[in-house]
Amino acid sequence: MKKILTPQSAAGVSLAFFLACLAPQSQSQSASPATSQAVERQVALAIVQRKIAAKPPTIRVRQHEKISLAWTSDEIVNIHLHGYDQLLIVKPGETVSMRIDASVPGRFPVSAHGYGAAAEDKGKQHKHQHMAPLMYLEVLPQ
Ligand SMILES: [Cu+2]
Repeated sequence: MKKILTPQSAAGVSLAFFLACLAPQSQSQSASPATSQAVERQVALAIVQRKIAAKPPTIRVRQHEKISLAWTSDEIVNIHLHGYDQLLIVKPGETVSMRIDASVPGRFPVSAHGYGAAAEDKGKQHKHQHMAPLMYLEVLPQ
C-alpha cells in the first residue's frame, strides 16, 4: 500500500505550521461570553528535570473542545503554547492551569521559554531553550 501525499494534506501541514508560527489568537473569537464554560477535559502535566515525565508528548483534542492543562514543575519555568499564544509561569509547589478553547485546528508546540531565573524574565523576546518542545497540542478539524 502506498501512501500518497495529496496537495491538500500538504497544504494542511503547512497551514498548521503557518498557524503555529503566526499566533492566530487575534483571528479566533477570543471573547467567550461565559467564563464559566465547562471544561470538557483536564490533563495534568508534570515537568520533572525539564521534561514531561508521563508519556504524552502529543495531546489531541477536537476542534472547539475545551481543555485545561494543569501544569506543575520541579523548577520555575515559563511555558508558551504557540499558536494560541498562551504564556504562563509555573513555580514549584504550584499548579497552574492553561485553558484552551481549541478554536483553531493545527499542531501547536508547547515550549519552555526559560527555567530558573530566565523564567521570570518575561522579556518580550521570544527565546526558547535549545531543546525539543515539551509537548504538542493537536487540534483536529471538525
Ligand atoms: Cu515560544
